[in-house]
Amino acid sequence: MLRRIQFYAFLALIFPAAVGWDAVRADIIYDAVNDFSVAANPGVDGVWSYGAGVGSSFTLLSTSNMQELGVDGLWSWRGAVSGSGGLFPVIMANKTGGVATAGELPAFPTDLLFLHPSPAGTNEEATLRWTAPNAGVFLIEGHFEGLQSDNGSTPTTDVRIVLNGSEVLFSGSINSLYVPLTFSISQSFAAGDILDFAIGDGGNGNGKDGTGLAAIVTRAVPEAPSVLLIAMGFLGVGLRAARQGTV
Ligand SMILES: [Ca+2]
Repeated sequence: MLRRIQFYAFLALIFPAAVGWDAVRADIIYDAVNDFSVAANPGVDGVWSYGAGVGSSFTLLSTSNMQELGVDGLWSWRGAVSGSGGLFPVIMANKTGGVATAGELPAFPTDLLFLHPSPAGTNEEATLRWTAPNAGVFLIEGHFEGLQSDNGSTPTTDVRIVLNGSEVLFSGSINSLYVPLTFSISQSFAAGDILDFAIGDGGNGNGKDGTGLAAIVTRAVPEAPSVLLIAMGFLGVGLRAARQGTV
């Protein structure tokens, strides 16, 4: 009998590991900065992608670089529109390990992405896209912040977060340096729903429009309780059988 009870106890212990630790973590976190990759677009697990435009206008950026602006550790994706300073739009991450300085980027921290829209007339916002890997309620937190400056100028951009190309969940404008414009949104998603974090030129051209973005998406409904209930069920079966003298 003891061996049977031990068996059910073993099942209770081993089940969470067997179904994968992802399922029993309290939170599943998608961090745009930490997850940034130049290896592929879409990047990590197909969740984040780097592009131009919003919704059905979205196109993937195709050129990656690990030494953007000549700095080893500045990773970027660039689009196909020529403008002053190269190809646009640009989405860049600072993987140097410390605050980076490069030309018109006087202080580029490691905890923000840098997004720069395309030149006027192209209607190309720089867009970070998150695709829901499964259905659920997710919390979307972060901020936009002006990063680019030349002789005291600031970015002049319009920023927005758009669900499935049409529903604007957040919008604002950036006309300052290093002043966070924060967002915190709880939203229900179906698998495959798309969330676009887009930065436009503010209607006055894209000069010095580099704008920072931090975005963390967290599953707000953890799966741990259901897994633990099943594990407890194994224990219950064993104890009930023991009481009934069937083990
Ligand atoms: Ca502008």
